[in-house]
Amino acid sequence: MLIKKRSGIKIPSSEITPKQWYLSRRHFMTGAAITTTAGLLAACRSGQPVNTSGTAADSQAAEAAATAGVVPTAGLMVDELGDPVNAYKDITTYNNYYEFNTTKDGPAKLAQDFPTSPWEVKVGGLVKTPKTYGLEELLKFDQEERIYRLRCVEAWSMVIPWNGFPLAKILNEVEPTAEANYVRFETILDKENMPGQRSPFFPWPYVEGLTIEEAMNDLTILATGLYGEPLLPQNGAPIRLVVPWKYGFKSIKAIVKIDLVAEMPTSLWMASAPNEYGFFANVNPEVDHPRWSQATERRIGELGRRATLLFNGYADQVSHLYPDVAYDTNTTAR
Ligand SMILES: Nc1nc2c(c(=O)[nH]1)N[C@H]1C(S)=C(S)[C@@H](COP(=O)(O)O)O[C@H]1N2
Ligand SMILES: [Mo]
Repeated sequence: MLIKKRSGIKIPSSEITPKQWYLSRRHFMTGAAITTTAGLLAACRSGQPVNTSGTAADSQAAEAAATAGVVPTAGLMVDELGDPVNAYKDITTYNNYYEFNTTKDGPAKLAQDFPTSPWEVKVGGLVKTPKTYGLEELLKFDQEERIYRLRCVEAWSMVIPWNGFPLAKILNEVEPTAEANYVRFETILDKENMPGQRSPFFPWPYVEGLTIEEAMNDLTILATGLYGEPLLPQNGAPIRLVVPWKYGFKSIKAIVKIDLVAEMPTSLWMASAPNEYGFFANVNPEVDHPRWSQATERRIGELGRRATLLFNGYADQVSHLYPDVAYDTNTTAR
């Protein structure tokens, strides 16, 4: 079955999210009339221009599909640029998670039994009040929905409806000291359950970092779910970072440690391939990877390629963080 989109692009039924997800999603969207869902979700994004132009067409598609007995969640939810979210299946079966293996479909299979509970995130370093959060405490922060583009440095992308909360909420609780300039994140080290960590080719555990200003930006979230469901292990359960204006590798999964530090942290990718991956790694179509162009990308589920946007389309919210663009958007080490 084919659903006609307002753009004229046809979405095959394989791209349509199963009804069960649609139903569970409705559950947490209490009060939102289904016909205005797209507009409301776009409006939820703080500081975002609201684009509701997709709403009418999307609800038409929804009606057409409902008549046919299929609910096109993928057509209902759009990002603020009007592009539909990816199918739940794409988001949960096309992954990068080197702790499991280096294929795209491997993590979904190999991470199935990865234990994500109990879980603690230890927040410390240069802070006034270090704190260890149990997962239950992290889930007590208001869980917002954020529809973000995820642009992998490998030049593919998706639109993902995350659930989570701004990292700033935690940082404000622990109170960074004046000496704290950066935030360093660490993934769990669990060789027993993460077969990829037995590989000597990477300096495990996975580490990432942000400047404190980047970490405090409202776009930066800790995600605990997607599509209104708890994260699956392959997406970084139980808690992962999402920094949508940077290449996907900055969005570190399965976080157990967050430290405020004075010096720029060395990420796993900076340590493994310093001539290819730098600290900032802001999405920039004009700075090519040493081995391929970053000018265009393949949106998973679409044919053809689309132009890559500076800061992945979030320039309005983040370009002020980088007054010296030529220097800071470079993906390579400085
Ligand atoms: N711990 C850890 N985090 C990680 C990765 C990884 O291999 N290990 N891969 C990164 C990369 S390259 C991308 S593109 C995104 C992919 O997130 P997704 O699988 O949820 O789409 O996760 C990032 N976070
Ligand atoms: Mo990536």
